Amino acid sequence: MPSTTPSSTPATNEALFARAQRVIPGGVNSPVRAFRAVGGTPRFIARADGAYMWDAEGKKYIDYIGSWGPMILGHGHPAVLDAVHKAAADGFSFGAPTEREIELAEAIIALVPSVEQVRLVSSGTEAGMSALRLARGYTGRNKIIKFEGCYHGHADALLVKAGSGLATFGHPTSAGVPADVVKHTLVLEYNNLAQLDEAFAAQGSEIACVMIEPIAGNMNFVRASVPFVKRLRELCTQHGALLIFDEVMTGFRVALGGAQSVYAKLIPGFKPDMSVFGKVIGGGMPLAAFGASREVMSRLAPLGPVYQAGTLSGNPVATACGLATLKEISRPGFYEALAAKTRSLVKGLEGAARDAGVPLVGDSEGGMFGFFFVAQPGDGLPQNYPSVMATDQARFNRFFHGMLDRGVYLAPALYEAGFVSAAHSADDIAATSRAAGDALRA
Ligand code: KE4
Repeated sequence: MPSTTPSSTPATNEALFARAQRVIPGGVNSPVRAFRAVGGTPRFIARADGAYMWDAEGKKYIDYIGSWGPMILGHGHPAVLDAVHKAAADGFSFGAPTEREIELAEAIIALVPSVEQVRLVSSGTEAGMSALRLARGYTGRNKIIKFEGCYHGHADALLVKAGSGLATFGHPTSAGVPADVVKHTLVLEYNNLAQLDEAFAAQGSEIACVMIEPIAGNMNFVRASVPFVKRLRELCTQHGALLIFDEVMTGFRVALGGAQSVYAKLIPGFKPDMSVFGKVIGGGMPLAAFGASREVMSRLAPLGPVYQAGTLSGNPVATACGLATLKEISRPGFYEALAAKTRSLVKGLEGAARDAGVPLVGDSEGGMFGFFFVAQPGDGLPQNYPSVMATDQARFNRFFHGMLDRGVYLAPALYEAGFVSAAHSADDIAATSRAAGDALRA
């Protein structure tokens, strides 16, 4: 058995990366962590606290990844830590129902009016995959619509890129996904109303569901336009397809009621038919969920014919972490303060870019933000995947490393969003703007 005792001198990120690549594909357990989009050596994180992370070499970073969304309170919130310690002491996993799963389901349902029942699972991928199967089982239809640039986890049917022309079915984005599996997946352009109308006109009676990220955090930060969401809702209702909001990233991150509560303020009475959650509801532990009306959810085993299961679903330690997190973010004023902080971060980045003569546009909602290096000052926010990918990737990558060198850890890819936590201070935000100015002038 190889020695597992750490050597006396702390290993460098480079040494750890070399060692990791010997035993883990690409040295990482999730591809984006390998820094292949931005180049360079990933930082091996040793510990985190509040708004900060420290890598294996002891370097401190202001953390704007927050584990890709879950750490909305910051790392190591005392109440969450205490809840996890207590739950762990009572047992890690039972494979039997617990009261805490009821409490978490009740908490989610109380915060999301469109959801009458939820099923807890262990990852966003599992939640998205299960939601898709349920939509197909409920409608008895096979076809689904997703949008270019949206990511819903790595279930086969969702690893699809746009077909050659409109209303043609997608092609796998991954090896190992048979064309047969994706032949029912139609990929349209985000925010493209004409394509939406055409697809439903041609095949509306065969579409089981439309799955969308209401604010696309896998294209950095792109909002679905209000007319687009309105039309989505109309067409799904008209043709009997389920509208699925993938809120794995936006749920409890952009607002306490998720992105759907933001759109409900702009489109009176708006509700999706099904919602997918993850990240924040687990508070950093493996926990996700999908929910809908009681009628739709009743099709799930053991009640109905749609099978779905999981050994660690509703895990007692993960549900304790999620519940403690939801309790803290439900406190009055939490999102107002978080949103104001995030807006000031984006304003700081825009100001630093303006002073450096670099065209940059940004946006934020709640504790989620994004920014783009556009072609010229005055260029608006990208509205779809092609326009996101037309922004200046080389400058983004230089900026990413300039900020990393200055102790600011941003998302290591142009197409990823950023996240602010309640633990980030005004000083952290100011320091980030200063670092941005230095990095852009370097
Ligand atoms: P997970 O299976 O990674 O828990 O969730 C998949 C998923 C589903 N839906 C949305 C909108 C998501 O953003 C995600 C996962 N997000 C990525 C970040 N873009 C996770 C980071 C990673 O892949 O390592």
